[in-house]
Amino acid sequence: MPLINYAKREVTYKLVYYGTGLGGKTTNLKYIHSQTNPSCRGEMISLATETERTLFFDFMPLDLTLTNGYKARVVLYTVHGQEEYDLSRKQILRGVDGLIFVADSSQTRLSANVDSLKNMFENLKYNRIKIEDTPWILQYNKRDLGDAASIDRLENDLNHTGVPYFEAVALEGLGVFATLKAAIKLMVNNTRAASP
Ligand SMILES: Nc1nc2c(ncn2[C@@H]2O[C@H](COP(=O)(O)OP(=O)(O)O)[C@@H](O)[C@H]2O)c(=O)[nH]1
Ligand SMILES: [Mg+2]
Repeated sequence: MPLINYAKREVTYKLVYYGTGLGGKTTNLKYIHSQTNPSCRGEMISLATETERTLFFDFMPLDLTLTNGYKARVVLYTVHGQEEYDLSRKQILRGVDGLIFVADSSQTRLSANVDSLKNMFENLKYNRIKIEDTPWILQYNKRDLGDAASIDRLENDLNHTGVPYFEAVALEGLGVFATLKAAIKLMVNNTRAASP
């Protein structure tokens, strides 16, 4: 459940970008950061690991106004894809309200996507979070690659319950906001459904 402050009419949602290493999660956040009015967003914070080129996780708050007059703060997180960071992935999933699984469309990453999605389900389970209660969507990123797998193949591999999916070229910003908006809408509607 998101954090709700009734007095301030504010809701805080936690949205996590999950997926295999180098799939484009950080690129999504960077693009969102670059295209959002500074008054509506906090700084993007990236925590680097001691040894790695990539990041431990990224974090960025976004402020929105909902139709019911409530203010919504959506806090975006990415996870680190590599195997040895499973503990941090488990921790980042705590209290999650929605998930975007960023799949790398490259043929060479097909099995890595499947493994990472399996890992997401396992880590949700570890946190006693039911996937049925948590909205998640797919982003098929890197559609510009010459060796991009077909959407049919990706759907067959990853989308067994028919969740919404979005095609993207995050590097050019294509599909980034469409994915984000869909995830936010699902999270907000999910909270409405859950509230008395
Ligand atoms: N060709 C292509 N490269 C991309 C795209 N999105 C991200 N990348 C590149 O993929 C690499 C990994 O991206 P990054 O966002 O760091 O992946 P992360 O590990 O999931 O956070 C970087 O070199 C990006 O520039 C895309 O849509 N197309
Ligand atoms: Mg990253």
